[in-house]
Amino acid sequence: MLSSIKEGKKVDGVGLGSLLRYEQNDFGLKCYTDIAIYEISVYTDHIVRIHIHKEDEINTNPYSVIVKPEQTNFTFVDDGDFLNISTAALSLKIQKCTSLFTFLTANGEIINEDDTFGTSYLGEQVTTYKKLQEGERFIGLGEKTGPLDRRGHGYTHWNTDYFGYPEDGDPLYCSTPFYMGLHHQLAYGIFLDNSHKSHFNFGASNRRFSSFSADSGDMDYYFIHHNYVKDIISSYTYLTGRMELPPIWSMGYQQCRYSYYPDKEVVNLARTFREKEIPADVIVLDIHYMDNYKIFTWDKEKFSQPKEMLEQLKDLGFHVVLMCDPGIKIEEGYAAYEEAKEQDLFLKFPDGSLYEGEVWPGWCHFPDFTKEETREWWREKFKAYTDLEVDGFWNDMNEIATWGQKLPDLIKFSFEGDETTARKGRNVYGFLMAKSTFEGTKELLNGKRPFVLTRAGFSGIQRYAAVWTGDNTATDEHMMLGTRLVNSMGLTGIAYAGYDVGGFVGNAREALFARWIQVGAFSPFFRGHSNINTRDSEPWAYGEEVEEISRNYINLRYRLLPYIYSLFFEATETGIPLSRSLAIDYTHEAKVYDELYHNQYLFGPSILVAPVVSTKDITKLYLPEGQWYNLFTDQFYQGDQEMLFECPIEQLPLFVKASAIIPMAAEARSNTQDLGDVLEVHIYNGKEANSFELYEDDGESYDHINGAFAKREITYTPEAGTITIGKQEGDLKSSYKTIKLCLHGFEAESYQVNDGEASLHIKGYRFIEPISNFDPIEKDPNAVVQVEKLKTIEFDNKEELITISWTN
Ligand code: NBV
Repeated sequence: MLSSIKEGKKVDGVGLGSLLRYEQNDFGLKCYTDIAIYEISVYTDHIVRIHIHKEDEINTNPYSVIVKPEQTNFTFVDDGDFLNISTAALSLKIQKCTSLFTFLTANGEIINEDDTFGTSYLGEQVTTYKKLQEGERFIGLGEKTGPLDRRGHGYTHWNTDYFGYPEDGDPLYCSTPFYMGLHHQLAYGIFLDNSHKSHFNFGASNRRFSSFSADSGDMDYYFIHHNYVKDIISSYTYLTGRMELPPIWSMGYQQCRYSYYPDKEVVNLARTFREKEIPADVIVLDIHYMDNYKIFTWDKEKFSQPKEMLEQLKDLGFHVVLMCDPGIKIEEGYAAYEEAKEQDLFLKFPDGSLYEGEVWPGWCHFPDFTKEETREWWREKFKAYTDLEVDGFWNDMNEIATWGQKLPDLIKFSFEGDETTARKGRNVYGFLMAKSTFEGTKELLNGKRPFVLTRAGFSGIQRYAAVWTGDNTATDEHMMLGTRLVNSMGLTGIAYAGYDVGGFVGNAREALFARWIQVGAFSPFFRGHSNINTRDSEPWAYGEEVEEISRNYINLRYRLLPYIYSLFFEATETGIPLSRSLAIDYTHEAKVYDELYHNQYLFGPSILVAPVVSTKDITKLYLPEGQWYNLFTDQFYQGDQEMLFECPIEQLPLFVKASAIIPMAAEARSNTQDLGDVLEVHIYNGKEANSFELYEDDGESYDHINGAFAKREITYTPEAGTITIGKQEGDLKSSYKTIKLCLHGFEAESYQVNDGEASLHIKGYRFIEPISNFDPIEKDPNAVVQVEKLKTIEFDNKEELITISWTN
């Protein structure tokens, strides 16, 4: 025990005290002050960990960070008053008396510096205070309501079931204590790796500091610096992991409600999609498929023949996602209950009695997922489902939600043998439930990829599951908030996220559903869902006009799957999300943060989405710097302008960035199993060179890890006047036989393919309508149909490099 604490000296709010001595090691320093110990570890040139703890009292989170520090070249200088650690990308200057940290760029600009309070304890709570920089903005923090720029606001991380949360409700279901600060053309990220309840203050109720605190445990944070937000996200996901490639079917449209039953209705629902020619891949079964809500069972009446039903759905081209809640009904003879009790896998009170909470099935016990034995048991239990070929699983109520919503803090969690309480365990419960659901089903599915969706999670959840935003309400405000939540989760490593299209609580009006399905088609996770006792909410339940709009946007989603699947692949490699807040690419443009425009985002690198409320058919939007095309008409716009834009109910404002490369399926079919053999490659004339990595594989297995994929770099070089479709990498035979090159805004009269000496040849040269010139309701006979040049190229040699060139 350190002297001052031993002597009972008061340490509240006074920082860490002065440096007494330090030791150097391979990765940094271990420093002793009269109040605490701080360890500095250089993880990479761009990532430094600061771990502050009391002597002999290490209290860390074992679950989120999956890497150890890399051997990185750094210099260390002790210059008397300061210790200095410098990597190629940043420097950390540590004041010895009293302990304060300043991060600087390699050029000596201050990126982030401690306020004079530094890191201070208030009882058990530990807080780090940072000086607010002039003009500093704050983004990220995951599933948090509020504006894109979080300056002036404060938030808490404490996984909470929040039915029908208000527009500024906090905390919600999933905690990811990672944010980014932006100022003076600089950017940094801070990840507070502590699973206790935590608090973030970005200059709320004060104008002096931003701060982050944990109610207990260590001050353990990672500081990340890159020049670009994208690279900061990549470093954060380097630390906390990235998702594995999900099955392609999960990227199609998913239809859910609480609940579809009985089995006949479920099959009818699937048939209706096919009859109405609305593409869809998934039917989700909510709690009513179970016998008395008991996990791993089927209701004997409503779903008497699950195997038969699942086969029928499979024949119709549907996958099924099943609800899996953590509460295990206390019932003699119920296998899950008996086994887990017998094997001592449930959460307990400190006196050893089992914790009981009331949920759907009645009084329940809850598996302690912080224990490997429990996770192992849970993993194996899914055999009951995978034997029936179910490959989609939905983890709900895992905050943990119980009637009364006051999970007692004193419940004990095993924490891999390092026993603790709900104060530390609660925030990682959902994460570990999803981890074990994913790992178990992956093992059981024999080489097929599972899909797991979760409501609660913690940093790193992206490794195991997609996350949706819980019980939103059927209002315009919630629709707009949903896009911000998904974008914010994207900034925080969760690339696969979505919201309930149509709103869960309450009844959507026709126009609201129409607007929601439009924007939902541009969300990574795309699912319609609604509460029990609300109106029907399938794409056809809102009348013919909305049905047609829904069909069109779902079709567009399916046509975009070559683009979307490639983006998912990119996210697995870099952590960059599909829904990209404009703060990623236009970090220092003030307009991006204007609350008029902060719901806008880029879907992938090239498609700008400007969500519109249902009450408007003209909207104000902002086109960031650069040049843009209207996706529907090809109309050209100069960027860096605010404008009023007409958007009748059938049109979501969608713009394509100049120089964009967008691969699309030539037509939408009934599901993702078959995207056809014609690939359209849309190129939008622009000044900048650009490239896009087109990625294909079988969409369902892990064979791509052993080379069964087809990857091609498509490159557009306007200066040289060329487009190249690069040589294929990977052993998979591409499913495309023909490429249609669709040139938007190009003027050249003649084009050569492979300098004319092609084994490939141009089949046709004709004009077609722009990609999405669908007028969902009625075609306007007077509309000027924009034209584009189209080439069709035989694409039968997978090795071939294709070059299309023209004279400028
Ligand atoms: O399982 C029922 C619902 C589900 O439909 C919803 O999506 C979850 O967020 N679940 C919550 C339980 C409580 C609903 C009031």
